[in-house]
Parts: sequence; C-alpha cells; structure tokens
Amino acid sequence: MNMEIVFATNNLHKLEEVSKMLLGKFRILGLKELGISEEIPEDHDTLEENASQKAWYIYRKTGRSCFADDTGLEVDSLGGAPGVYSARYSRMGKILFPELSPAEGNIKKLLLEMKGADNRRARFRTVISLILEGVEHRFVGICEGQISEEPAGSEGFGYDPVFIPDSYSLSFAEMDLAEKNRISHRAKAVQALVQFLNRM
Ligand code: ITT
Repeated sequence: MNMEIVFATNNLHKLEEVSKMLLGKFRILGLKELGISEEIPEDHDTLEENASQKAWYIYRKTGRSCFADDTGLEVDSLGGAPGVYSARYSRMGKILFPELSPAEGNIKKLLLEMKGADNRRARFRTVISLILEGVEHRFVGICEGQISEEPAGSEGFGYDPVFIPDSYSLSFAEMDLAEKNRISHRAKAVQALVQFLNRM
C-alpha cells in the first residue's frame, strides 16, 4: 500500500498538481478528506517560515505525516516583489482592485507596476516543509522565466497567465498541466521530496 501523506493546503489547484505528480508513489490526503476546512495561518515574512508554520499546524492537528508548500513570484525589476506577499499583493498598498478576483487583481497590479520595464526576469520559488514523525525537512524548487506584457491562457492558476518559463514561448496557463508539472517550481520541490522519501 502507498504511504499516506497529508498536503496542508487550501489551494485545490496545488492539490491537483501535486496529487498528479505523486500518483502511484504516495497517497495524498487533502484537508477536505480529513474534515479540515479552516484557513491555515501563514503570517510570516519568508516562504520558509510560512511553509513551516502551515505544515506544523496541520501536523499538530492530525498527528499525520504532512507537508505544506509556500510559493512566491520574485520579479527582478521590482526588487524581488511580490515574493512572500504574492497571495496578498493586490490587497496591499495603494493599488487595489476590489471588483476583481484575487488572481486577476494580482496580475493587473503586477502588469501596472511593470509597465514599460525592459527587464521582465522573474522566478517562482516553492518551499516545501515536510513533517515526518515530528522532524521537519525542507525542499526548494525554482522555475526561471519572464513576465509577459499581457495575460494569456486559461489553464493553471494564480500568476500562470503572465509567466513564461525559460525556453518556452507559452505561458504556464497556455500549457496543459502535464507540461507545467514537468518543469515547474513545485514539480522540482516535489521531486526532491520524493527522492528523500524513497531513500527512507
Ligand atoms: P495555501 O497557502 O493554502 O497552500 P495559497 O494559494 O495561499 O495556498 P501560496 O501562499 O503559496 O498559496 O501562494 C502564493 C501566491 O502565489 C498565490 O497568489 C498563488 O495563486 C500564487 N501561486 C502559487 N503557486 C503558483 C503557480 O504554480 N502558478 C501561479 N501562481 C502561483
């Protein structure tokens, strides 16, 4: 029987991505399956601390092996912003879009902040914190790319419509999930997690 691990996320897109990556290797339990529906606290200023906070929160609640992912989009011309604040980006500061969904607002603000910028280099960084029998282990995955001038595509989630990974001309939102899962930040972090678990 495959080992069961809880993925401590409220983001169903992440759950789908990672469940597909781990199909046949581990059985991933979502929070819904465990009857947990509350927001998981994540109130730190680094991806590492947030991933750790989310994973420990669910581990303490369930006593089961579990991992959490915190991801940020780091844009060079914005000094690394939105980074750890990627989820809250359009709800911070002066530019607010209450009429848009969080993802649409975030993209709109990002494109406005980057208007006219020649340097469009950016990367997604995922930090995964795994808690196994009360001990924490950390894995990181990075995907380098560029921020496009306009959103394109309807697959994926979050900032996917404006992120074009290196050596591609399509945004993540124009690719099918299998392709994103071959090269993404989350895929790389999950591969490191799998290698670790396979060595055990
Ligand atoms: P959990 O904390 O419940 O896991 P979340 O959606 O809050 O879910 P993060 O804090 O890690 O997850 O997400 C930070 C932001 O980055 C958020 O706006 C996401 O939509 C976005 N994001 C994360 N992974 C992404 C990906 O693979 N592609 C595009 N955007 C992504």
